[in-house]
Amino acid sequence: MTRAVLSLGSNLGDRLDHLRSAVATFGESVLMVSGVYETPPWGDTAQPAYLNAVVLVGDVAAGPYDWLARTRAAEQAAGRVRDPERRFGPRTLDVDVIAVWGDDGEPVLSEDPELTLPHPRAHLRAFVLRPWIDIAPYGRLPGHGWLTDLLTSGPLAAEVAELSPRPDLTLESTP
Ligand code: PH2
Ligand code: MG
Ligand code: MG
Repeated sequence: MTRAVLSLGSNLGDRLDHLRSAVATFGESVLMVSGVYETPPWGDTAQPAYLNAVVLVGDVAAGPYDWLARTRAAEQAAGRVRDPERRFGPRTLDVDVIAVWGDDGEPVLSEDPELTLPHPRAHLRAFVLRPWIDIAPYGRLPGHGWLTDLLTSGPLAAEVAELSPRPDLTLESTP
């Protein structure tokens, strides 16, 4: 069994629909789903605002690279086109593997450039950490400590104020 925290983001097309499709792709592996946040673009500011969310997934049969493959499949299903000139540019759907925990509950560490774990920029991104707190109030980012500490001190404290919770939007499917 591995568990993984995935970050979902979209700023092109029907943003909510892209996030919902991503959740649907992970099907029964989805254990928890955060709220949806409207967030200013990070890293490359000349692009529309994003919708961001975080999900916790778990699967007895999935290892770290299975999660990576499943994120790529979700992105492709949303018609993601990569622009090599614009690393942090706009996208229909981005699904990033933020952290993975093994059977023993210990975080998986990896320096593979294809799948660096934990995600090398997660600690710099309020749009990842804030939704994550929704589903893990006592959560920690491996190697960086408590989510609450990361968000209330240092440079992210100001950024959090710029995220807008969107309680009118939900990723949970209504029966
Ligand atoms: N993803 C990026 C670049 N910038 N900004 C926000 N607000 N949300 C994102 O998901 C995002 C971003 C590339 O991964
Ligand atoms: Mg990303
Ligand atoms: Mg990505």
